[in-house]
Amino acid sequence: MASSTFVCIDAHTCGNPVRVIKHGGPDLVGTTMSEKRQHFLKEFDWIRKGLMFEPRGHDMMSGSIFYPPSNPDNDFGILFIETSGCLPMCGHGTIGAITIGIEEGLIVPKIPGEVRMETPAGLVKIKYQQTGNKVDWVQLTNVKSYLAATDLTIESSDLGELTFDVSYGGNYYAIIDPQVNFTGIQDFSASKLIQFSQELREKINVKYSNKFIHPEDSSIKNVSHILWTGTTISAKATARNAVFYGDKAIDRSPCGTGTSARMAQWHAKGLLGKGVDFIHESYIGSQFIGRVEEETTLKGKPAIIPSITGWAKIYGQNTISIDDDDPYAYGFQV
Ligand code: PYC
Repeated sequence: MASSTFVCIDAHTCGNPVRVIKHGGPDLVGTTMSEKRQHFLKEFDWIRKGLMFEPRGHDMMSGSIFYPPSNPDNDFGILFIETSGCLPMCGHGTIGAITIGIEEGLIVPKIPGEVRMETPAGLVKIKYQQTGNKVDWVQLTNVKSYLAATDLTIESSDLGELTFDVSYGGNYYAIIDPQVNFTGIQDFSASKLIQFSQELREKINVKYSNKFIHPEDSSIKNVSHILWTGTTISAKATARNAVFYGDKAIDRSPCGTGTSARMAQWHAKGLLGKGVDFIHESYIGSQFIGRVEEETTLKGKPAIIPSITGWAKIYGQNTISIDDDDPYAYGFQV
């Protein structure tokens, strides 16, 4: 019987889980985090399944593993592991990982208060504020984000024909705004949104197959997330979302890559200017502050460089074993 032990630190970012694997992550081959991600998916995906799925995880579980940087100017590299696979970039995961990394001494940045982090989607620059041993907030400046397509249509068996845009913020998002068939996410429970999203994501990736491929990294492709929008809870919030990811998750945080995609969409449509706060509210009402930091291009297409600010709290130290003799060693989903 083989047994592997993983020393983890558990936290949540604005309500959504983050599990950092402190010890037990595998050595990976590759010069970039994108190549290391491919190596992990090929040979070590059992670790992700064992630590993310039930009984050791749950539908929303999300985590990361730290690696030495490829470029010595940077502080570290990160691999995101989720129920859905290994995302190229994860905003709530970044805010949680930085909070854990700094508070637990796993990251010692070259410049205190600033971190340069290599992700599979590219370099992410981070600022954070610390009081004593606690990290108060984390601000990440994300990869280039852009509106990829507008006014596409798809048939939902529950809601009828829906019009949506697709926008990239580190992952590709189908953004579904209120329209004739629904007035917003406030109409639906999280489980209903999951049910609609499961069908829609599959249909979108069939109908628009090969349409969404990152112009600089072809391993990043297809719509992986659905971002539904609706009426804000707080009068101070700019917008509210419910982001579907994995197979059965609605993000409890406002979703960092989703907020980036949403800001790219609004900016491209003239609804959001550079430097203006975009207060994004999650399904449970927690908030991130987004901002368009720079207007730029990505392979000739208009794009933005967004920032996202949020907070995370550590709640547990968790030593987890995966034993071959456990019938559920590699998790299950119901
Ligand atoms: O915050 O980018 C994010 C994210 C992706 C999936 C869940 N959260």
